[in-house]
Amino acid sequence: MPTALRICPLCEATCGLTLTLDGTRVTGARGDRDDVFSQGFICPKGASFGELDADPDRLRAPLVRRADGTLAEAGWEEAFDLIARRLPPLVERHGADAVGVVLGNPNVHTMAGALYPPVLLGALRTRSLFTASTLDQMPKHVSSGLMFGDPFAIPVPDLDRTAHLLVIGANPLESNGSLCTAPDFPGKLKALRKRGGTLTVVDPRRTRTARLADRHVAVRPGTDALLLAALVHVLYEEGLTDLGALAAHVQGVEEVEAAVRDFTPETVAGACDVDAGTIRALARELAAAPAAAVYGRVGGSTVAYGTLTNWLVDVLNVLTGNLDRPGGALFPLSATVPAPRPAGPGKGFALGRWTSRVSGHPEAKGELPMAALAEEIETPGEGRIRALVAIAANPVLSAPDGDRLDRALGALDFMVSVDPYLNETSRHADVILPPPPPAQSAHFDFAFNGFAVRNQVRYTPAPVPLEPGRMDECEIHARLILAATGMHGAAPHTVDDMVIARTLARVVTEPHSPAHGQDPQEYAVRLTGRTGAERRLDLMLRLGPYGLTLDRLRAHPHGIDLGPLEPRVPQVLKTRSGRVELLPEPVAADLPRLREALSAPGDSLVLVGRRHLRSNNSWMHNVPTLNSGTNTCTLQVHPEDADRLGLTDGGTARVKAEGGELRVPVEVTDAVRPGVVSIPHGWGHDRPGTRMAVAAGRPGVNVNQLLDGSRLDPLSGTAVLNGFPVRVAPAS
Ligand SMILES: Nc1nc2c(c(=O)[nH]1)N[C@H]1C(S)=C(S)[C@@H](COP(=O)(O)OP(=O)(O)OC[C@H]3O[C@@H](n4cnc5c(=O)[nH]c(N)nc54)[C@H](O)[C@@H]3O)O[C@H]1N2
Ligand SMILES: Nc1nc2c(c(=O)[nH]1)N[C@H]1C(S)=C(S)[C@@H](COP(=O)(O)OP(=O)(O)OC[C@H]3O[C@@H](n4cnc5c(=O)[nH]c(N)nc54)[C@H](O)[C@@H]3O)O[C@H]1N2
Ligand code: SF4
Ligand SMILES: [Mo]
Repeated sequence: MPTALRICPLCEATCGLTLTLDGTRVTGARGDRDDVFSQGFICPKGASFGELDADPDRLRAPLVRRADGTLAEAGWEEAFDLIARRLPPLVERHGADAVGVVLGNPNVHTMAGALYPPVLLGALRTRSLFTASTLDQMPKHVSSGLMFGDPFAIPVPDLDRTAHLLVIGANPLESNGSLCTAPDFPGKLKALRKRGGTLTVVDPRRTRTARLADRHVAVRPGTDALLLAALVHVLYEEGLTDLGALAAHVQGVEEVEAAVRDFTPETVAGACDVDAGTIRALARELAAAPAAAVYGRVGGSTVAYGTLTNWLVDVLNVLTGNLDRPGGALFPLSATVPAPRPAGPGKGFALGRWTSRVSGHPEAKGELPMAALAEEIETPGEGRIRALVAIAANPVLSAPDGDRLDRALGALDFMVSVDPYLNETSRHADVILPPPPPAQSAHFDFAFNGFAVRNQVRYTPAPVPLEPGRMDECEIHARLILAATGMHGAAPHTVDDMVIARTLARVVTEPHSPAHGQDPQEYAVRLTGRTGAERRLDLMLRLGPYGLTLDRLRAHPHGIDLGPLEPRVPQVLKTRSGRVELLPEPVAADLPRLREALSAPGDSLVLVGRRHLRSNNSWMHNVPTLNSGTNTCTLQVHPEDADRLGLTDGGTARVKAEGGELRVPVEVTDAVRPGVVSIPHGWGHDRPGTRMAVAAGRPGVNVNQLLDGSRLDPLSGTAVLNGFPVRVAPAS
């Protein structure tokens, strides 16, 4: 059987896969043992690549809304014609902000999603941008932006070399890791323990990751900022801070000491439900380890103090001398970022340069909170969102209050979805543009190489050719940009040519650029690649820190290893001071809110999410082998709570919160701590008008319907999806 290589796009681990092919059909997938990074690792999702690729419910042609309101298959020309006819006039009449753009998670898993949305946004000039980041990692971008001057300067734990890993609200044994790209994360944690290192997991659930740990701290949800502030307090109090080589590049060390003075282990113990002795031990262990890393993810991010928690994670890394040191938390250097400029002060990071129209939420990284999308569509007035372009996004299930968003999307004047499925969100579109299945797409990880635990670079061209009638997703995006901005009909490579010309015009004037002083036209002609996207990749590689080219990459189909992570301070810093700013002003201004949490009475029952290995957000429930076996969309509840509430295993519970009410099967388990219940997200496939037969057959419930969109981390606009109060009773 012929085989072909394809980097797996199904989670952040980016494993190299070897696909077996029967003609253009993928008949199997195994880990590519020669992959320089993943070395043969594969998980059940990757193994189902062929099935996912061949899902009969994937749309094969665009869908366009007819006069009678139904969606019907149409040709590509007709689809883009309609966009060109409807979208630009709306902008002309109502202004740029009347067009909203929604970007979902899979954009970080496709080449198209990395290369084109920035161009679309630049051309539309809209401030109505909403992405999955404000349901996820925006607090990390904000804390990095404020501390390091660059929202993408995100330190990752040096998993292969660390001696102590403190994990806050992450479950890599199910998620396979996030903002820490590491194929075989589970194996790396086992290796850490094998070489004598220690693993501590802070999580209100005893997860598979927690079970692997030396120490599991079942914190009360939403209180990690208090816990970590107390850890910082102990470091100062016991003289355990030691910044090492970093000291010369950090300012604000004394200010942080003053800022955490009130957060003693004894004062936070009650709120966190972690005893003071344990808190002190956590701080001492962290300080004593020869090299250690603190790593926080979703459970420390989509919470009321998300930005503070993410800030404290790196404060701990800095104060223990572990930031930017091997075995600690280091900044990766991806092959497609511009070659580093010399160290020195930068422009810094600004928050709240504008605010949302209805609730006045500050922008973060140019984005408004996804939780505010519905009100921006529904609330009358100038600047109301009337049209939407949704790319790889399913906010009806992934964002708070899907019912409201569902109604809002239905009230739009015009909507475009770039999505392979007719699902809960795309069913509202007037035009759905379906990308081809992954086996027909080339792959490069523009995003995840920047968060990888080892510097490396890999490119896999499309394993099989496009089926007749299919359009590459890069071309779909390019044509969408042209149709949306009055250039309908121009050749799609026009978009890439424009980007290349603009980039070169800029970099040839930059002294540190490898293209400095060259002639932009001559440089552009030298770029190789059969498509606009490939030529842009070639350009980025050439302008990058390793001086690579696309040809060189293609000559190494299993990738090029670029070595372990290395220290990058001070060059990586872009703050105005040119130093790590340990107590940024917006963070200091948010601390009084945290102080209030010390005396606030805790909620008696709160809900957290969870992830399952065989699932991924909302869109993999249509693959039979992944969505089979026991139902995973259950309410997990601790036996003590079950007794108190009158719930029985296998029974049905009624769960109520501000945004609505659900009926969900009960699973009694002591894997959740008392006072905490858990429901996974991404379910609720029971709306009419979708075309995902397998998912609809096992719909589950939409946990986000419990939320009304009002709970946000104020600094980042990130929705509180973990640790919100619920009421639970048996369903009669
Ligand atoms: N309660 C709760 N809610 C959560 C979370 C949680 O932990 N708890 N997690 C949040 C997180 S971390 C995230 S990232 C968000 C995700 O939120 P979304 O990004 O809105 O959700 P996904 O399910 O990832 O949906 C992505 C969409 O992309 C489509 N798609 C799949 N592959 C492709 C492709 O190759 N190209 C294109 N164009 N489209 C594609 C799918 O069909 C689907 O419609 O959900 C968030 N929601
Ligand atoms: N199988 C699978 N893999 C995935 C995904 C998926 O849906 N399924 N989604 C992908 C995406 S988009 C992302 S962003 C990543 C996420 O990757 P992770 O962050 O590793 O994934 P989660 O399983 O959400 O882990 C969050 C953990 O935080 C815990 N938690 C909840 N509230 C709190 C709290 O207040 N404090 C603390 N300390 N812990 C808390 C939860 O119990 C949970 O175990 O996973 C990616 N990989
Ligand atoms: S771990 Fe992630 S990248 Fe690797 S095979 Fe599984 S889904 Fe794919
Ligand atoms: Mo995510």
